[in-house]
Amino acid sequence: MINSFTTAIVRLPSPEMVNGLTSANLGRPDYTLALIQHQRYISALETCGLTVKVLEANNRYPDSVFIEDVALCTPACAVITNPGAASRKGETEGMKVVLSAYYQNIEHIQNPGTLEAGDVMMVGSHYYIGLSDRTNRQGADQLIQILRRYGMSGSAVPLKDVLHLKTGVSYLENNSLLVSGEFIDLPEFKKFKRIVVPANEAYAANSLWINGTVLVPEGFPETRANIETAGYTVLEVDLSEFRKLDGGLSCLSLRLPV
Ligand code: CIR
Repeated sequence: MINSFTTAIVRLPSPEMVNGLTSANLGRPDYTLALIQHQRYISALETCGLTVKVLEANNRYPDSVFIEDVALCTPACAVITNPGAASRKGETEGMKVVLSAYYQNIEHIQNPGTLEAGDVMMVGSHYYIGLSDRTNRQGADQLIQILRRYGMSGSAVPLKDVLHLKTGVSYLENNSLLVSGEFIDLPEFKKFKRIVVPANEAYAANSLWINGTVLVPEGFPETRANIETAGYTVLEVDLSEFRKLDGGLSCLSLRLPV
């Protein structure tokens, strides 16, 4: 089963983004450049055939541009998460109203469970859930229970070196996985055709399959070539300012699968 997408939801970056969480040590983001890059990101999604709903910036939450983390969108339901980062918990406010335009069924992850959807990778009707500093066992278990109620499934996978599961691994459909670092030899992922991201291009492990095209961050030529060799059309997007906040391609949108 190959998922496809018709709609994406993004949130404009706030000037407050310069105060976002980061471990990257790449300097302060340039807000003006971030706005331009965000606009180009939206254009790339549109090129892939998506209708993009653009939400206003939320100045109360510096990391709110990384909207992926606050909801998981499946074909059957949306799940509003409970971010593990204290400064991000409030980002879920208002998401029920936004998602109600697209979903009849909206579920929630609740304390003491925490979950950020950057830790959730959709593979058909199965969802891999990374156990990270942001997503705990209770959060993963709650999500697995919710998925089961809708005829889907989930399983937890360990991670230790990266922020979120999808920081280090991306599903490119067609049984193919883009993998880096600690995920290259993870037993759970051995059944996939694996495209290995070299260590010096680790940021490109967060690439994004949308309706047959793979969005890849700009500036990672070996990974780009490997994805093209595997038969995909590639579209590069420059995300330098979001990388400074540990954010990548997937983090900047919610994609609604059908
Ligand atoms: C954070 O640390 O929460 C943000 N600065 C970056 C979030 C990136 N989101 C993602 O990987 N899904």
